[in-house]
Amino acid sequence: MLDEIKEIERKALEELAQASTESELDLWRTRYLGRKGAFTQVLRGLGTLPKEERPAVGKAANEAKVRLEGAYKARLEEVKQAELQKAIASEAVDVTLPGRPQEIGRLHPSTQTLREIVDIFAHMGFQVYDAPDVETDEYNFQLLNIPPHHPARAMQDTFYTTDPGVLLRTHTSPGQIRVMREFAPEPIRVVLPGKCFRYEQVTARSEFMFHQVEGLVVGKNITMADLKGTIVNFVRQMFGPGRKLRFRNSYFPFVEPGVEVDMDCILCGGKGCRVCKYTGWLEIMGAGMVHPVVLKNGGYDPEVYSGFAFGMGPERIHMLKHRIDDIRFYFSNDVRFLSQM
Ligand code: FA5
Repeated sequence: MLDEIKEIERKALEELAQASTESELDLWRTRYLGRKGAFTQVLRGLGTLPKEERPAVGKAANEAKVRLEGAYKARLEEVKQAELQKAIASEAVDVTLPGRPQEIGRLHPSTQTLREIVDIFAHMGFQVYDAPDVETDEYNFQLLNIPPHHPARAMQDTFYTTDPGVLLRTHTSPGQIRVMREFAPEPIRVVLPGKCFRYEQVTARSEFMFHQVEGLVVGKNITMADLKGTIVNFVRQMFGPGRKLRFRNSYFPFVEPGVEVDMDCILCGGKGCRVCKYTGWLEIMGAGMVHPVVLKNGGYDPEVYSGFAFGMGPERIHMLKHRIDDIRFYFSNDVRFLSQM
């Protein structure tokens, strides 16, 4: 029996040395020291021994048990320390490591420019009106004095939808009719920013999807002088106080008279360069006095009311301001371009 006790103790110590986690130690403890453990079995079996052997065996078993309990406590402490060291090592923060840079989102250059334009007009008392991108032929053309088969339709090639008479607006001008019909006969001073679509060849100057900002003022005694004053004020805030402007006669069916507004070339200061095609001037918007037919379609009596309107392209304005020579950068989603803006 004494040999058996020694053997149990040897085996127990061997297994204890191999237990490396608290849960393995728990299992070990149950196996050797628990109520159903190996030593309890030995002590329970004492009664079957001859009387004279019992004290020695009992003593040996108790002593072995005490030693094993001591060994268990020591091993438990070792395992706890090892686990703690492991946790410290794995959770350690190296404060000398460089930080991870956070990517910062930016507004798209078209959005930035739209906001800049709208802000300037807001300071002149203009309100912002949101008109739909998907329009009808009636609003995009007919009510703007462009009947079916009118040659002016060829000026803006159109994306039609499968719904007859429904199209993607080619300009923001149909919004003029929507504002007028909503507010007539009140005076109007609004800007209408938004997307436009044209079924045309994409080039360095032209996209098939781009933005415009439309402006519309309607009231009594509105004249061409108001149009000029408003645009001069806008251009000087947008491009700087020294800018020169030129109003050049032009044709849009929804205005009469119609003009195109040119600004002296910001690159060469008007001397003539590649960007201004050696003219010294850059076209920045179309404008004019609202055509009497359009006023009437909007619900205003052209004998009493008059108005002016203009339409500009924020991408082209941004290109001029930042000397960008290709409009395709704006919508090709190249972050190398977008992140510089
Ligand atoms: C018009 O669209 C008229 N509706 C503007 C207008 C409004 C005139 C009110 C009179 C009164 P136009 O086609 O020129 O006009 O376009 C106006 C501006 O939109 C241009 O000056 C240009 O800046 C921009 N634009 C036109 N087509 C494109 C295109 N394909 N890509 C990028 N910008 C464009």
